[in-house]
Amino acid sequence: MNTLAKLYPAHAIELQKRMQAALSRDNLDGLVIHSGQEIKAFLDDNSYPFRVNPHFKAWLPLVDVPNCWLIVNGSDKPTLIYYQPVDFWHKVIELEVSYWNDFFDIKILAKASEVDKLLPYDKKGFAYIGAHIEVAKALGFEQINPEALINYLHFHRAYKTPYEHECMRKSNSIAVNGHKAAKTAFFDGASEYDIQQAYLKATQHVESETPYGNIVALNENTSILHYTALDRGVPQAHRSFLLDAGANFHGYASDITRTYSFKRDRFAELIARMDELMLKAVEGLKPGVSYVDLHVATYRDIGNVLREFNFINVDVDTAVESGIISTFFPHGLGHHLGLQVHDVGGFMADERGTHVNTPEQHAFLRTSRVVEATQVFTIEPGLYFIDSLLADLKQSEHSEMVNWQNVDAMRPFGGIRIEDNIIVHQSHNENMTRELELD
Ligand SMILES: [Mn+2]
Repeated sequence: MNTLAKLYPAHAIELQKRMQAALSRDNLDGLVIHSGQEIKAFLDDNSYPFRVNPHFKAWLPLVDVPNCWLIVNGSDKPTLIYYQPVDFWHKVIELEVSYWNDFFDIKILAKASEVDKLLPYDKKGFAYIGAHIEVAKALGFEQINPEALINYLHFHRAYKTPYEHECMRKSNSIAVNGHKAAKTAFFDGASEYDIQQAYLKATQHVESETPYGNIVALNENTSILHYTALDRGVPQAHRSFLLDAGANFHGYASDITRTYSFKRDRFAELIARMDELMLKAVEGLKPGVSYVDLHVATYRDIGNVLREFNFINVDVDTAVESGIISTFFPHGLGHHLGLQVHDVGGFMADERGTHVNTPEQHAFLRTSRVVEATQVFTIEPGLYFIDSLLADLKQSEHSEMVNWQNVDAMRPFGGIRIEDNIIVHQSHNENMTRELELD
C-alpha cells in the first residue's frame, strides 16, 4: 500500500470530525459541496480553465471534473455524485480506481441538469457550498455558503493532516524538478518563454495546472513582483533570473522562488546573503511565534543587509523608523500554503473567524496568526530595486539616507526573492524544498 493510501483514512476521519462540529454549531443537517461548473467567456462558447472548489478537493483528489457533488453530514459515509456524461465531443474522465473510493458512496451522474434526483429532497437542513449561487437557488437551497460555517472550516484548514503534508511533499518534488530544469535553461542563455517551457516539461504540467501563473523573469523584470509577461526574445545579456513557480499534486500547491546571478558578481553576493537571511527566518518559524513578529524581525534583518552592502548610510534603527526598508522589501514574509497557494484562514484569531489585521506599516503581510504545529507556510523574503518605489524615496525627506550610486548599480539586476515551503512540526521544521536539494 502506498503512503497516500495509508494516510488517507485518518484525513477523512479528521474532515468528518470538523464537519460534525461545524454543522452542529450552525444547526445544519449537512452540506452539499459543488465541484463547480465550466464558465464560458462572454459571448463565446469556450470556457475558462476549470478551477475546482477548494472545499470539494479537500475531501478527495478530484480536481478536473466539473458538475460533481459531495453530500456530507459528519457522521454517515459521504456521498460522491460523480459526473460521467455520454459525450462524443469531449474526453470523459472515468472514475479512477483509487484509495479514496471506499470512503464514499459513489453515484454516477450522466446529465448535469438531473443532479436534483440525487440531492437531498428536502433542502432545508442543507447548505450549498460552491461558486454557483444561481444554480443553488434554482435547486432550492436557502442557505448558501453560510459565513460562520465557512469561517470555521477555513480556520481549521490551517492545521494540515499527515496526508496533506505528504501531498505537499510531492507537490514540492514536482516543482523542484521544474526549478532545476529552468535553472539549466537560464545558464544556457534561454528566453523567459523558453525557460517557462523547460519548467512545464519537467513538471509535466500544462500552464493551467500550475497553482498560479509562473513568474519567469530575467534582468530588470525580476523587480516586477508579479511579472507574468514571458518575453519571447533572448535578452542581449543574461544578468539575473528570478523564478517563482509551483506545482499541483492532488490539489495541493507548492510555491517556490529562486534567484540566480549569471556571473559571480556583487549581485551574486547579495543573493547569498539573502539566502542566509531567509534560512534564519525559517529557523524563527516555530509553534507559539506570531507570524507578524517573524515578519518584523526579518524586515529589520533586511535593514542590516542594506547597511552591509552600503545601499543605505544610516543605522538599522533609523532605517526601520523611517520606513525606507519598505522601498526594498515591499511585501510580506510569506503565507499559509495548502489547497490554495495563498491558503485561507491567515487572518483568523479563532474558529469564529475573528479578523486580526497585520500592523499598518506591514499591510501586505498575508497572515497575522500565531504559528502552530502541523501548519504549512512559505517563507519568502525579498530585496528589490524597483524604479517607481525608488523614485518615491528619492523625492522624499529620506533620500539622503540612500547611497544612490550603489543602488543604481543594482537596478539592471532587478531583485531577489527566495522562497521555501515549510511544515512546522512540534519539535522541528521540515523544509520540504531544501530537503530536495534545490540550492
Ligand atoms: Mn508565495
